[in-house]
Amino acid sequence: MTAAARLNDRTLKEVGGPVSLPQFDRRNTGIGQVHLGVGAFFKAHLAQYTQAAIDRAGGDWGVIGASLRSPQARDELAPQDNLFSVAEKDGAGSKLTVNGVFKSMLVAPENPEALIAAIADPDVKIVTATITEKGYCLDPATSTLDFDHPDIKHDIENRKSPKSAIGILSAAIARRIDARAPVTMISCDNLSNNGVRLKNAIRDFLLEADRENATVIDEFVRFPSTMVDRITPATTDDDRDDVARHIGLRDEAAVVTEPFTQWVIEDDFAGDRPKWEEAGALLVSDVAPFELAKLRLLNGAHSTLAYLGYLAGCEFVSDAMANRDLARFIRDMQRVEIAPTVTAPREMPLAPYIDALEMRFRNPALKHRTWQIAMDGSQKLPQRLVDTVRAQLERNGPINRLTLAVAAWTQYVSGVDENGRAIDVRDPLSAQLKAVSDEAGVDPDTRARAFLRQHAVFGDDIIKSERFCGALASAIGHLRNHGAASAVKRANEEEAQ
Ligand code: CS2
Repeated sequence: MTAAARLNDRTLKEVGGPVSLPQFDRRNTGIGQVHLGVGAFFKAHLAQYTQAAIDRAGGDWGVIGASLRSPQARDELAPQDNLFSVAEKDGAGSKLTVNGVFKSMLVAPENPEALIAAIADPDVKIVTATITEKGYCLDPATSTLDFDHPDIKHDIENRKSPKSAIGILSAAIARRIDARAPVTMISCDNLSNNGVRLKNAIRDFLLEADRENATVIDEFVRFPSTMVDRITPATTDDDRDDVARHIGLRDEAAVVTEPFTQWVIEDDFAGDRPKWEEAGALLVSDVAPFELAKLRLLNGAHSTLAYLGYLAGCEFVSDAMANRDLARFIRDMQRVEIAPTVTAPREMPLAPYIDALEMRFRNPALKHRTWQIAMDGSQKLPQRLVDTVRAQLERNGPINRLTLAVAAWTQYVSGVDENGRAIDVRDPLSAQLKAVSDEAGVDPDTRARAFLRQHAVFGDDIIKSERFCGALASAIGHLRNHGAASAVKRANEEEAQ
């Protein structure tokens, strides 16, 4: 069923059903925030916090949304006066909100200057970013800017028309320093110490391109770290049809997410900010323990479900969780192998957190593809799985399940599944990883060592652990000989003894 009329300012009053609408005066609310990376996650998470903050506490916190690559988000939102709906769904039903925080949309490649000018505007106090792990263009081992990255090379040469988020933010910071206008820039990506990483990338860029301004960034820019959490799969056509049924209008920009949401922000701002705490955000002096717990327990388990689940033939995370062996494997991995490497924040005790994760992963209303989570593994593995292995090796703790997850990743990036079918591997290092796999051949020990030499993913320390090399070789062998489903079952049985 498709509703004919489109969601926009004019049709908003026709929205049917129990749908929450923006309570603030959109027209007379000024712009205070620019966001880079308008994907489903931003709409379901930060945009909802900002809307609730304006609804409850007011303020000129309208948002300019910016896409760094494709015009899709702008094109979907333009006919809708930048309105979109957020459907929170679980097995019990759905709750809908229409979000109106966007004031306008920019597409960086069409006009980089417009975006730099928007960020440089002194009325803008907050810049947020969800540009994915690879968007920071950092060398993962050293956390310094990768000057060999093609976008960074381009941006150093073409300072007025940058392509990368780092080049764009650096250009805008230079203008803000000239205007003596402080700003807060918040990385909302799943990286540990994300604020420090964003700052390092910008500082390195400016040291190369604009040394004078590099030395004064600390006076003008704050980079709080954050932990963000809300599982938000890519929107499907079925999702859009379902939202249309609920609100009685067509919404091409709708997103579907889970009821759960969490945002922990380091309380370190250069100036004013939306009252996000009114919307449930937690402002703390140290985000690190929250980040670590979430990256390792949620994202580590997610990537494990993605690789083992994909190889075992599960299209969605909820399918993978319906496999009893895999569900048990994940739970034991979280309790036995991950939790001991994490110090629980007082506000986030681990046992209930792990229980809640199980329910969240089982959410039957979310069609979250294992393939989507498997993407960009080279950028995700270090903070999701490899750091946990490292921590366990240091304390001589259990690593078998984590190792099987890493082995599944090596199989996945070989580009061929258990039935000989091609896998569409999306990863900035996909060509390199495929070559590693092809060259290593089938011998498990050779394969394990060849992958462990991939510095970007494993650093240079882990290969020195004979224990891990042996465990990885054995896991690669099991996977190859028995397949993912049996390897999981066998790991459960072995560990139970
Ligand atoms: C997922 C995350 O796609 C992925 O890699 O693990 O996007 C995950 O859904 C979010 O971090 C949940 O907060």
